[in-house]
Amino acid sequence: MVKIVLITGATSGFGKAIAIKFAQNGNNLIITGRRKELLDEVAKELVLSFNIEVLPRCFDIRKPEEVNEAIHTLPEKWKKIDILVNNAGLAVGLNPIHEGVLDDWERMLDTNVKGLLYMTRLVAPMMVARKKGHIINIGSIAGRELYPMGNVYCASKFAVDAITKGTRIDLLAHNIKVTQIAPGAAETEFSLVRFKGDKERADNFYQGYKPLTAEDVAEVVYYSTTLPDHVNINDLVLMPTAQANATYFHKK
Ligand code: NDP
Ligand code: 8X3
Repeated sequence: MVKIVLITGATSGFGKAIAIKFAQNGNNLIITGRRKELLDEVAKELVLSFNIEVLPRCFDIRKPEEVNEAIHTLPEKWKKIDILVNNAGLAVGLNPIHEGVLDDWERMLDTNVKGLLYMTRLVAPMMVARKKGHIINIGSIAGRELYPMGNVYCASKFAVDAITKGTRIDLLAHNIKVTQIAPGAAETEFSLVRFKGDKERADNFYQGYKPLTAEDVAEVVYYSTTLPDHVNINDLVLMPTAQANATYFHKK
């Protein structure tokens, strides 16, 4: 059956790969992000390559009024969202707590925690009304363990873990699946954003071992949506084989 899948943060990394994976399997997509040109490019590529319908929605997930506008103005048929992938997120800066930058903290908490909440608050009622749906939150190994200078990013992903568990409890009676996929190190634009455009530092993070790719993550997200109605993956930690936990890597 063709599904409507809403993926936040589909202009790069996991979100884009997840969009491609669902498109390859014939689903129609709502994709979001702030970078309009990239978003339109991804939408065009998906329509041309997979002959599906794609609705791009360009907005900043930190701004509740923009999120409201984007969701409330969806054409009626697009409101039948079967799967919401709360993926948009970022780490900014890597400082010890006493040298933290307030703006970095706000960007992380507003995007990773509040943005995810805004989306869930608007989409979940549509699922509740239809008595079906699947919400997939992208957590992180950083939501399970702290690492040096991870402080606020880790806190934001611990919050995603808690929100996922709470969402699952609250939506249980409404037949809505809630899944968290929590990856370890993956090579995307993530480190470039964390290190504020310092490409050498970002590239260095992925040296000496094989990190996950965005496609690896997309594969697992998609798999979690293919199970029978009575089966749900609550929680899945997905790591590079060369990474044992948040801090221990086997590097050559
Ligand atoms: P990327 O930087 O490649 O992608 C992040 C996506 O989020 C982009 O599409 C970006 O779009 C979007 N985004 C960021 N801020 C906003 C905003 N304010 N409003 C709307 N969209 C926004 O990183 P990843 O693909 O790696 O990250 C995706 C998710 O995975 C994040 O939640 C991240 O925390 C998590 N994660 C990443 C891991 C990794 O090692 N890469 C491991 C574990 C979890 P745009 O800039 O166009 O707005
Ligand atoms: C991203 C993974 O370990 O770099 O969430 O924080 S990590």
